[in-house]
Amino acid sequence: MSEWYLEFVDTGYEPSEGELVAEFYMEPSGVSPEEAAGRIASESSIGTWTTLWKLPDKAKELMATAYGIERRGEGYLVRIAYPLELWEEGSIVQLMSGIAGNIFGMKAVRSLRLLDFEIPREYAESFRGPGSGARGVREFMRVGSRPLTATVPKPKIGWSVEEYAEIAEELWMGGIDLLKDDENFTSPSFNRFEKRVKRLYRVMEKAERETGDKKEYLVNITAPFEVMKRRAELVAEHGGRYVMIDIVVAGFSAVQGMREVCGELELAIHAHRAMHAAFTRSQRHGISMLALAKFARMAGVDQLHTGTAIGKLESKAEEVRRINEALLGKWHHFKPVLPVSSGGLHPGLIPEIIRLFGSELVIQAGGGVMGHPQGPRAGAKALRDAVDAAMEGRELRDKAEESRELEAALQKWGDVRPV
Ligand code: RUB
Ligand code: CA
Repeated sequence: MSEWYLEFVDTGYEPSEGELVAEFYMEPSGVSPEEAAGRIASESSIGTWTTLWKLPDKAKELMATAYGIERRGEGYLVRIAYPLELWEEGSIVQLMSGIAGNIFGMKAVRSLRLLDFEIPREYAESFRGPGSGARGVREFMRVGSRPLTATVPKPKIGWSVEEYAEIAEELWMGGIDLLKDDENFTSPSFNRFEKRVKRLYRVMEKAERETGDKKEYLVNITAPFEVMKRRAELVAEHGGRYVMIDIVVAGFSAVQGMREVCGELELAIHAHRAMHAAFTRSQRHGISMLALAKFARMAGVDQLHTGTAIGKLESKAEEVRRINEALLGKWHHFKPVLPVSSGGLHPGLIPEIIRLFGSELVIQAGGGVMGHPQGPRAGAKALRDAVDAAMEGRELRDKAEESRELEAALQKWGDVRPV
């Protein structure tokens, strides 16, 4: 026989505490569920498509074990336990090349989705996790229990440095905590990173002096690694406390590298997840957002976009809740990561967001601030007033009686859920 897949299956297996366990959804194609499970375990650990002339002595100890195969919808759930020795300490990319690697393309599965994974303590200790985490961010932002507010000057790209600076000042003065660059706004020819940084932190300090509040700038440093590093250094030189990275497009090698750099520079990392939906959106194939969020927490981001359920981008409330819990709950020594609710939000949706996900959040509204009929400062104020109303347990309509900005926002958007 040329196949040994079933040697990777032990249906009643009980993993030990020292093993790494991954949970998958799979739809076998032309093979039994057991064989498909064995093939996944094989390809993601030590195996190949055929038996081999010889195995190293170590091989037996490194084989993964598929178990707990259960019918689920049109496919099956399967769990796979991996011996700790398979994994290199402190390397998320190596972990991904196993549990999220070749297996997605195997002909023996029509579809395959990494749903979740759990790591043993010893392995977890080889990752630093967040430097500031949710609590650290709240401390340096001097914000107690309410959600932090953030906004992106829209259109997402197109402003000159001067225009951007003027808008930023309006937004900060209107009550926004965090000004955020958008995911594709890095350093175009008409708005160079260096020039923007120089200008923006001066404006930020002015807004801090005038409002007496802490303000920050989630400046998008995403670029090839060496460039990112220089950009982070420049941010630190100007007294910034945060950088933003598009973590999926940058890749986890870069994210882990930047976690080291940012640790030295005392910068928090705001993680944007642009591109995630290419592999998280299908319920049958790819990698779940939950798994991506766990990779991000291990790598050490301090806040991460997790969805809104009611905004412009696809996500289910139950799923977002689970992801937020995975970011905020106890998990090894990792500090909690602050979830970011963003994408199609506006003041009229804030009470619902807080009702759904609580207040341990960053709430970001770009269009929902920049589209305010009275301009960015009024938009920022309306968002902040909506957050305050929700925290005070007051109806937005009631609060709008003392906030003309909120009133105008509600008039424009009501509680519409954008599509
Ligand atoms: C928000 C925006 C962000 C999305 C990304 O702009 O463009 O990039 O939040 O999505 P706006 P997600 O507030 O105008 O919709 O947060 O789901 O990753
Ligand atoms: Ca965006």
